[in-house]
Amino acid sequence: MSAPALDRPAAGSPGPAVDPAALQQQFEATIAADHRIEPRDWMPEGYRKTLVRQIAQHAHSEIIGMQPEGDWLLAAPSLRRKAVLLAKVQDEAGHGMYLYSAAETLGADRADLTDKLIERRQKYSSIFNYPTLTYADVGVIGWLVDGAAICNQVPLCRSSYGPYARAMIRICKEESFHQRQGYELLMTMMRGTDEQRAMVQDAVDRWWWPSLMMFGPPDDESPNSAQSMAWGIKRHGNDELRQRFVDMTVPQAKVLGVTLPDPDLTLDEATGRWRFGAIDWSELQRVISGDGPCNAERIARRRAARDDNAWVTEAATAYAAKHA
Ligand code: BYC
Repeated sequence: MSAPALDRPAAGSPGPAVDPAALQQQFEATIAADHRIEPRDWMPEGYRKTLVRQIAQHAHSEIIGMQPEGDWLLAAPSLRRKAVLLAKVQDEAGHGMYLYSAAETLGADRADLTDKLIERRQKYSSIFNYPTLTYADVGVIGWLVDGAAICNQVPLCRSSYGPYARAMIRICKEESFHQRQGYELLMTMMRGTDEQRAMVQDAVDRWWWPSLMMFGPPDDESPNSAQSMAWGIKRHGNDELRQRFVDMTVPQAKVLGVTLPDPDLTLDEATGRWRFGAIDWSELQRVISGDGPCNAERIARRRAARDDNAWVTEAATAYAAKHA
């Protein structure tokens, strides 16, 4: 449900003066009642900026996330696998577009956001700075990376900002197919040869810890979490969502027949939750700050896509102007 419309003058008309304290109060009442903030509602500048930051990072992650899997499109082992992977990579493009549209409702400009990504003034998920070395990586990205994305993003369907929450509903539906296709691919490989099973295990060994890092730093080192949760943008802390992911994934690993690369994984009988070993947070910092295995390559490719295809934007803009 959206916030009740504010009694405001039409654009351009002087209208009655609006009391800033009343606007703030109405915003807070909307959040407290767990109603949605919509684009035309008044919102504090910090709320708007936080949303643009998070939604833009999320959109960039979807677009950059097309690269590691897209690398395998020409080398897919069968027509069926190629069709599945093509559909998945196209879905990621669609997710990026919904999210850039949501950011535009906050006054952001899509081309400007892309420039900020390329100039490294905005981030994208650390996970997409790791290479995809074998076809098993495609399955593991579906299982672990999309699985982590689902844990993180399902609560965002209840985010306090309407356009973001609504975009997340469709994204999460598609992500759950992505996760299943990854798991099905890995199951097929695990029923194959020793060499295929070894490929799957090797991919799990390489992607497990980076997947846990996707959820962000621990809560006590997360500068944005407390305020984002108070505003209802995020619904849970980074640690809770990471824990949910581990609890969901450990039994799936057992069914699959792979070993998660963490000797400290133990079931806490009292809580039913899986305790896991220490995460190397220096690795996350390194990757976020640009020094991961593929950061330079990912950004160079995004830059080339923008520059090489600028003529398409120019032609489309000229065509639209001609027919305006
Ligand atoms: N990688 O205060 P914190 C996908 C940054 S798409 C890079 O906890 P926040 C998929 C963080 O931005 C995956 N940066 O921040 C796509 C902040 O920096 P700034 C993307 C990270 O925002 C295709 C600083 O560290 N998902 O799954 O409260 C195919 C401090 O962190 C990371 C989303 O974007 C990281 N891992 O919480 C398959 C979901 N972690 O901006 C799959 C929406 C932290 O202050 N985003 N940082 O300079 C979120 O839920 C939240 O933004 C986060 C971080 C949980 C990621």
